[in-house]
Amino acid sequence: MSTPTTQPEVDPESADILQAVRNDGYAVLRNVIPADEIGAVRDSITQTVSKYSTTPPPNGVVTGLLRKDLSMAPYLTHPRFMTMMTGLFGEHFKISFITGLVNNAGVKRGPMHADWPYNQNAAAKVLSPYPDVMMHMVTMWMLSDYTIENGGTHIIPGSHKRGYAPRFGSNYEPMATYKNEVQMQGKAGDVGIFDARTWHATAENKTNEPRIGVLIRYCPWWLNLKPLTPGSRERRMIVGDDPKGLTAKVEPIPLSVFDTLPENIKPLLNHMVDETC
Ligand SMILES: O=C(O)CCC(=O)C(=O)O
Repeated sequence: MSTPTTQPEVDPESADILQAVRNDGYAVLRNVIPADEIGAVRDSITQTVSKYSTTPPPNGVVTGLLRKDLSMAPYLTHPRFMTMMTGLFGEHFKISFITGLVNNAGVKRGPMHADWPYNQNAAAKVLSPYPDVMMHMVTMWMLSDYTIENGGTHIIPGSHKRGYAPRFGSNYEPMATYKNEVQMQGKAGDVGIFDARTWHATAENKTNEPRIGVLIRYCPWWLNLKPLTPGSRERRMIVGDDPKGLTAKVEPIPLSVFDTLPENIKPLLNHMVDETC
């Protein structure tokens, strides 16, 4: 009789990735979007970001990306990617943020930080020192190569274990260069993944070409995302008006758009549907 196990079985590649994410706080899953399909997705995201970006150039950012662009939809449930996420969070996980990102020539280095819900300036946060629990993963779907020159994200390996992160006014200076930092590098079609606690920073793009990607964050079913939803009662209660924009927002997906998504993605996005439009 076989021994019961509480862990799902994982293939060797996933096992390596899971170990790297647990130990180092980051890893790169190779060749997720097929090479012959990347050009079309990249063109679509580039156009969408240039049309709808909410930040001034040279940064291009579109939050709630699926409201505007569905070109990434077929890839979001790639079997190797899903195996990896299942290994991290179990069977029931969800997308918390989906953002188109174009870092054009001239983007400068940004502050070193941990992401929501660890950002201590946000009203909705996990208090520092935070517990050593994996509860939010950031994935960077690379649509162009990510290199040292064009601004592969700065990452500090192992920093996810610290329970705190740099912020202005703290003992850890966000604009400092840290001696053990590395840059996340990969080819178009790869997916970088890091724990939201891992200290990271936008890197300078020193080339004349944009660095193009889609940033998708994931969490287990139990992480409460309502404080991110504009207009929700819990956001009003916890975050209030937030005039300085300190707590991130994730715009819901209209039901009319959700209905057009591939069936196998819907479980990842059910919680994000705006049934009023
Ligand atoms: O653009 C990047 O490489 C990093 C983006 C980032 O730090 C963030 O969105 O939290």
